[in-house]
Amino acid sequence: MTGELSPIDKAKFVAARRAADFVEDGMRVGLGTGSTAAWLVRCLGEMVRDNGLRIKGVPTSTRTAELAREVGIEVITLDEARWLDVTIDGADEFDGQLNLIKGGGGALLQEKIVATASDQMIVIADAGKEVETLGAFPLPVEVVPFGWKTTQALIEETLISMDVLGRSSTLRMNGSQPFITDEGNHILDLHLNRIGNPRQLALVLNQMPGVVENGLFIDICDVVVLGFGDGRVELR
Ligand code: ABF
Repeated sequence: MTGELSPIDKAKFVAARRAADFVEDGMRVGLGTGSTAAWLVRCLGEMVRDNGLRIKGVPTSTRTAELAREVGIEVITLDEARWLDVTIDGADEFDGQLNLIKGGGGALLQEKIVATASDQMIVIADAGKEVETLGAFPLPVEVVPFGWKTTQALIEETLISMDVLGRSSTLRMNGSQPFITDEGNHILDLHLNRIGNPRQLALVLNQMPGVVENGLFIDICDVVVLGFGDGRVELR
């Protein structure tokens, strides 16, 4: 499955492989989105095929659902599962309190719903995702298409009163067209550089009309499985 991997892909793979050890027979598992989570789905698929692991997977995006079916994982909806034993997903950044920025892949809404509906949430990441303070990665905010420019202006105005360094935002594009999420919404990427109080910012953003969800995951992640290019794995 792995062949000769680049250091970054090896880091992602070893993190995913170690996280797969947390998955036990009979579990209902939230399956994340992104390249690191894709390694996890492949590892679980191998365990289903080779070891007879019996799990039910709840994907966090259509692309994860497709990959899960491809590797032989039984896919069910979150409503069918009702609650999950564990969710394993990637992240764009994590800090010392295991607060996350997620949503670089555009699936933050389903990811946050699934992660919150889980007994345990495990993040798998390469070492480059570990930061002292969140914010270097642009913060994704999912907004409804109706009046998105007004929502964008309100967000930027609100940021003036927040403990952040940057205040600009951009509409995420998919080629020449706006990126559309699985729920048919747009994503604004906030270029904040440094988020001094992620908990407060997450609360303020989600109170704003037009905002569906933001990519700050606060008090959701239980453990980070960190992979390194030399094959080492550490838990945070
Ligand atoms: C997903 O994983 C997203 O929330 C996040 O943006 C992405 C990270 O992607 P990758 O694993 O490819 O670095 O869960």
